[in-house]
Amino acid sequence: ADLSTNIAGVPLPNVFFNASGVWCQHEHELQALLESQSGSLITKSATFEPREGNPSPRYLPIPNGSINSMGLPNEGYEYYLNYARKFDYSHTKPLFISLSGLSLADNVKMVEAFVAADLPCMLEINFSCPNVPGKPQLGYDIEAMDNALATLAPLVKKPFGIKLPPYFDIAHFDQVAGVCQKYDNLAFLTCVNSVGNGLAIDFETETALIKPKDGFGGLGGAMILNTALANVNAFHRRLPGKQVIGVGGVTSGKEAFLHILAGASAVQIGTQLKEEGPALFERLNKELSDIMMAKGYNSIEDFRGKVKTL
Ligand code: RRO
Repeated sequence: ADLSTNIAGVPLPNVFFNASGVWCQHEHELQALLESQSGSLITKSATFEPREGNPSPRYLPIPNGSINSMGLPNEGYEYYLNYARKFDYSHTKPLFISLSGLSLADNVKMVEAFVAADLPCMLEINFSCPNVPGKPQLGYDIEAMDNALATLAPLVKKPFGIKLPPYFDIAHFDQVAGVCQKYDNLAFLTCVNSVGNGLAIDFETETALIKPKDGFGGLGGAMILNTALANVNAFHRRLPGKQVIGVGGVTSGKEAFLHILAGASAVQIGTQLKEEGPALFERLNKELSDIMMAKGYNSIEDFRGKVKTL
């Protein structure tokens, strides 16, 4: 089957790529993604200055998923700008760059630097890091998010995307969609970031599993699939002129198929990529292709967004 797609008109040879944060902090990891069967790649969320992140342990697999409080470790935006300058855009897969400024002023400075470089990479601005002590997720302050978009969207000029946290209330889906609708060049929403501030405790030692924030961290993996599908579908329904990139709970072709049924135009993988490594992409391509052939679908658009309701 044909697994190709496009985001903001840019073609991807298949729907799959990494969720920002996984396998993408350093050039050697990005190179492994480039050499994998992924359909694209995205860099670790960048801040203005390099960051060490939170103390370890700060990521652990847990039953049915993972917990992390990485705290935005990254090489600083100039590293990723340099990577984007050197990137071979004749490659079949496009490059996405994730930006996660600690303030709107930092996001402005980083966006201005990327715009000045005039590169054919796409920006995904992260409004949903749950793990920096003292910095609430922008995605949960809808007025602040509107204000940030009002500043950033005209600066970016070309199509861009935002990474959203999961929402859990219909009123919030309506409010966030209303804000997104105001910005024409906001082309895609990546749904969802980790389910923030879960707590994993070891039964035997009666101890929190990760060190930062008294053990609180973002949940990912299979346990968040249904929250992710709801967010993908809620924004797909509300924003027909925009695209949704689905992320959350994909461990096989089956969950990717469900994300696309919910409306996703591409599918990112976090926890399962962290656990399995980039060979994952070859498996996912085969599994999704087999599902499509068994169901008689030849292309992604044959079933995208076509979930049935009762
Ligand atoms: O680095 C992190 O702790 C992190 C980020 Br920026 C994010 O957006 N989502 C997440 O689960 N972890």
